[in-house]
Amino acid sequence: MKRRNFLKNASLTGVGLVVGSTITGCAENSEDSKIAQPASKASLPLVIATWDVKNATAKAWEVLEAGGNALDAVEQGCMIEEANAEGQSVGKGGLPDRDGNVTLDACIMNKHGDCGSVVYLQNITHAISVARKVMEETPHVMLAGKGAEKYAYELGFKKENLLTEASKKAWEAWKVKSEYKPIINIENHDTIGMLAIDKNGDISGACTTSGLAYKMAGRVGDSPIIGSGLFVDNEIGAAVATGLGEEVVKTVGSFLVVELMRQGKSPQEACEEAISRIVNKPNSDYKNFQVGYIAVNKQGETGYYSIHQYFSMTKYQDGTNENIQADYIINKSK
Ligand code: SD4
Repeated sequence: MKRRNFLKNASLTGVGLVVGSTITGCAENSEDSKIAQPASKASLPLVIATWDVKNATAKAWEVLEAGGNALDAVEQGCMIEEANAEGQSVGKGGLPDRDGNVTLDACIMNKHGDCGSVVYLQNITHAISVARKVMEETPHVMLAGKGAEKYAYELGFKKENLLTEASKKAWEAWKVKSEYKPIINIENHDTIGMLAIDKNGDISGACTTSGLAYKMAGRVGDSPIIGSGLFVDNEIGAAVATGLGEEVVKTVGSFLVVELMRQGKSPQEACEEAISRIVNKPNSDYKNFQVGYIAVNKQGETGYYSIHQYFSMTKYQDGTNENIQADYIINKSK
């Protein structure tokens, strides 16, 4: 499968920034759907996801159509990509770090604002399901590394070798020069971020990735960081990010998108504003990296936007599963 350019010349200076971040604001709201309002503008249910992941959105749609909730839909949708050994940036088959280890980051968030995440998880395909268990079964929000892996085994998850022959070969070829120059965009199956609204109008989201190929051992990106890689506010909407995680973390991107929607922006306007925050930072190196956001609001309106061309969103709504190319800021600034 051909790799498109992804995250060109990504700087190493941001690597490791996020480890130890404390995420707050995940308080439980036990009153089901109290804050949920009926969506008036769009037909429900609906699911959107980063990149061209129609198999994943189809799975989520199946759950939603059958009357399932948004949380089950996003988990099961993401699992499709995690199990796909051909996708080199999610779950099994993910490209390894520079030492040859595949390490996964994932998080999930429900309609109550509860969240769970795993960081630097190894040997377990379905990181998103472990993240869900962290949310539902532990008093914690994040589990990392060996502790997360041990917890997964306790739950009955199977130990698996996630490094496929194809990814091993790619890593061995990379080692010849060992240049850390991941380039913008990626093969057909990328980090998957998924947001869904179920028939009740409740929103959940999930995000799962093997992170940047050939990253430093121990590097964690935005994808398991609530507020950066993903944020869900069932009163307002939700957003999820893909691209150079360091830049998303520095701007707390997904939380920013949701807060902008809270202030009255449409999902599209909010995604555009969050991208322009990155691009307009002093000394931003945006020409050399990609970031993309997708968002949905409580009314079921969606938005998607990126720095560079070739970011796309897959949307399943009204029985139609389609992949849509996103507009991008470089285009507008020409
Ligand atoms: C990361 N945001 O680890 C992820 C990578 C990604 O598509 O989104 N790849 O920084």
